[in-house]
Amino acid sequence: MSSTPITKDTYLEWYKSMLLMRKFEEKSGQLYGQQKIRGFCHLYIGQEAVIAGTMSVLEPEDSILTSYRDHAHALAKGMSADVCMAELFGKETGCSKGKGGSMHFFSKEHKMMGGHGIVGGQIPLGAGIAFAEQYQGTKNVSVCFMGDGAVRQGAFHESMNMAMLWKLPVIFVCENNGYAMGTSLERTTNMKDIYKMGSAYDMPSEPVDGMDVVAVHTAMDEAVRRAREGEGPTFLEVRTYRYKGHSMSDPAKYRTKEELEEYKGKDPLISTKKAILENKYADEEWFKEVDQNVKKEIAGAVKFAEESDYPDPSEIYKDVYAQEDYPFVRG
Ligand SMILES: Cc1ncc(C[n+]2csc(CCOP(=O)(O)OP(=O)(O)O)c2C)c(N)n1
Ligand SMILES: [Mg+2]
Repeated sequence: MSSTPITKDTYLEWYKSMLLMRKFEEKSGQLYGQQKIRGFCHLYIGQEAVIAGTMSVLEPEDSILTSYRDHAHALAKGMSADVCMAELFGKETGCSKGKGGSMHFFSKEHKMMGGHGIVGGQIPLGAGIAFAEQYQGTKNVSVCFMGDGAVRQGAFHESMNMAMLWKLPVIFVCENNGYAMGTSLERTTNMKDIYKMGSAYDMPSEPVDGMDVVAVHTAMDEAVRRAREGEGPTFLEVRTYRYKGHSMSDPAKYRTKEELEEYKGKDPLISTKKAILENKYADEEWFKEVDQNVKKEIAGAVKFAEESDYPDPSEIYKDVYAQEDYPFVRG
């Protein structure tokens, strides 16, 4: 039984938020080609239903963490397209003051706890945030996303063990898109059902269709309920697909066109639009309006980023360590 009902508004919000993510990233890819965005840049296009189906269950006080493929998570958590685009441009108005770039989006205010470049680095942090919430007696949960490559890290297992031991309010979400850079899951493991790894810790675990936003919402709803009620963590293996290469320099030659087309046939934006029209939740006019609003929002974000300044060189050591007087910081 779903405790967070799926209503007309849920569908409309899903569509609007997924369109914003998709268009933001398409624009980012284009700007990267023009060298306006430099450095690392990993696109999430194709995986949008995972974060959209999560956000329809969470409260603003809940935390999320993810890997370097973090643009959509930040937007979904309510960070503005302006501060996200400015961060991609390396400008001082960016969400990490222009010093984090694509892989390190962060906002304490929105409880978006990063953007982590080290594969699996966010997993112990996700458990740690859940520990802090439990210690302080809140009902907040921590949702920790990771890739299929990250479950091969020791830190994953250590975090799973402690989270289960202490019944922490954390939901571990493996976004299994089938590849870690150019290496397919089949080439890295004998055990392809990643969700079964939870059974080593007796943790409730299940596979979820990540191209289906309703399926993600439903699984997440139960996991969040369990966490809030003190029943402990859940591990979800959400099966999804990235349409683009690993990063901007990856032509993705390790997979077939047919495989890509198969997933594009399950595109969450198309299926959500279809459901909205079939249920008469909105008409074509509404879609046109949403499309125009998203385009405007992104054009505004690009203008904001272009017109912002780069951080002053004197800022280089600032915010790098929690303590400003950390011994390595020599003003
Ligand atoms: C500890 C560590 N080892 C290696 C790398 C290099 N690296 C960057 S991304 C990546 C693949 C991770 O794949 P996955 O976890 O499936 O996430 P996806 O990119 O598919 O979202 C690797 C090996 C790294 N950043 N950190
Ligand atoms: Mg992967």
